[in-house]
Amino acid sequence: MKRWQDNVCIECVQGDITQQPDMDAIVNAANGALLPGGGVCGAIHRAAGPGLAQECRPLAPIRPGQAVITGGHRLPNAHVIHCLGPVYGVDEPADILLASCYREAMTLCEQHGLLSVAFPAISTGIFGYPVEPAAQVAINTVLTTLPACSSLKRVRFVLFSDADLACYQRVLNEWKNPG
Ligand code: AR6
Repeated sequence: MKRWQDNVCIECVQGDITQQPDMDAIVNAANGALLPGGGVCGAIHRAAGPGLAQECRPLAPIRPGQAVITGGHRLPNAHVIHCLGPVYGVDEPADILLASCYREAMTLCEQHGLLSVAFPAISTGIFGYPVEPAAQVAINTVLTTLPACSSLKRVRFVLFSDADLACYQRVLNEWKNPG
């Protein structure tokens, strides 16, 4: 599904974040130590190769809500933006920290003149954030941050499951057609 906002294409797709060759940057749902882990993080580090962990080492640790940028190494993307989402029920306020991930990632895209970025559903796996409220925060933050962006032309949400895709599509539709 595609939507346009301020001349930026916002889309939700089902798929694997490591298989988005047309995006300048993909976002990693990282751990604070920026080490290869499970989930999105494991998939990204496996696809990027050991050079990614090496580049990450001096950038760690990061705090919840923070984003840092590296090269893409063996990935088809020029950059990886690593965000530490909140652990649900532990890092508070969770919605503010999650919003900060999306905002900081978009700010890094702007600073590097990137045209496109793909986000996974940060914090909704191992970190336990329920998908519906996480989708609300993700989409609200992207839509409210876009007016300040000049280089970004395409934002993609890559959801692993059909159920997560349906949820993001519903939330995006609600924001576009309030009431
Ligand atoms: N592409 C897109 N989405 C994916 C992929 C993939 N290849 N793999 C999983 N997902 P998670 P978190 C979905 O756990 O909750 C790691 O170990 C997944 O179904 O990757 O922020 C890190 O090292 C879920 O919907 O991230 C951290 O310690 C979403 O991506 C911790 O997990 C996020 O799941 C971060 O936990």
